[in-house]
Amino acid sequence: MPLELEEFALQRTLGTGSFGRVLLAQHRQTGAFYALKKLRKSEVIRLKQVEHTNSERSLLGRARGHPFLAQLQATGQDRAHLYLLLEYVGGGELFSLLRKVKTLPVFVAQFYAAQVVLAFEHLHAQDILYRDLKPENILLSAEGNVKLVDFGFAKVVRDQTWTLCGTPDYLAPEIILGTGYGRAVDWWALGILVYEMLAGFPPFYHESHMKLYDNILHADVRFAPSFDALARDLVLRLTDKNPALRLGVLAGGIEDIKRHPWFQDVDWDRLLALQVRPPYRPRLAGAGDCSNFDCYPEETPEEAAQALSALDGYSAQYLESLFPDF
Ligand code: ISQ
Repeated sequence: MPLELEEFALQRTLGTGSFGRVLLAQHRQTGAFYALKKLRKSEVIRLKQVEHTNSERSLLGRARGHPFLAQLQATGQDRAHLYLLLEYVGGGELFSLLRKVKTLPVFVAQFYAAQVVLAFEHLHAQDILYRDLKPENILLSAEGNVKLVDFGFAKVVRDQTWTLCGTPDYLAPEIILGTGYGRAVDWWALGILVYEMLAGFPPFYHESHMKLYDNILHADVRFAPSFDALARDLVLRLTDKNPALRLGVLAGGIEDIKRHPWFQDVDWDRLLALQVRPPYRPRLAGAGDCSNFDCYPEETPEEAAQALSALDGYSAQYLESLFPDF
């Protein structure tokens, strides 16, 4: 569905990234709220993300219908921007929740991790790697269910790929080594997520990226004595430095993860059918309440003008042809 921008009242910024921002938008006629992802073509081109951006659009199409993947409603473009209209997920980032409460109780971490497993199952079944799992990309719906957002790094990979992307703390060793990688990188990231939810910090954390990468490649994951024993076993298996030995890509595939003892209480079918009550219900005053999201400086008129002037010299036809599916 092509997006008619005039039909929406744009409210405040919910998040920013290297080539754009996400705005809360209200459909004037229906009153419904959406998250409008607005990308600057100039930055997408400058950062050589044209292909990634087109693939984000097409992969969001393939995420359609899955309860734990943020749904794409419409797309559009004007001379300077690309637009992705997404469902609004008002509960905020798991990241914000985690920083507020420091660590999550085991049953809460287990619930979020299990929903991520089901989201990955859906993506991997279509040969899609997500490649950017982190608490910032896990939003909570008003009910408290997981919604993965940001398919900017997702990719269809049947065999192996080589691109260095993702977030430093969550990068698998084989991505750093540049020796080619596959879906095992998503299971590695799940292991990092489980650790961070229970410990309050990621396992290889270091303020220096060089030292962080060295830790990812060489250091053992260390656990406080209080760390849940079954979760510890799962994390160790998901963070095997050898991707060929990592849980999730062994002979049992994803079933090895779903049948791991840490998930023994999870009823996977009921979870997917949204029949399991979420452990935590975000505070929301109404459908358009965005108080669960941090505030960001809004785009200034100068910045808006700059987004346009940065494209001086490009023909309208060329700029449109770069993004045929928007
Ligand atoms: C949906 N709802 C709120 C925030 C969002 C940020 C990015 C993508 C989708 C979103």
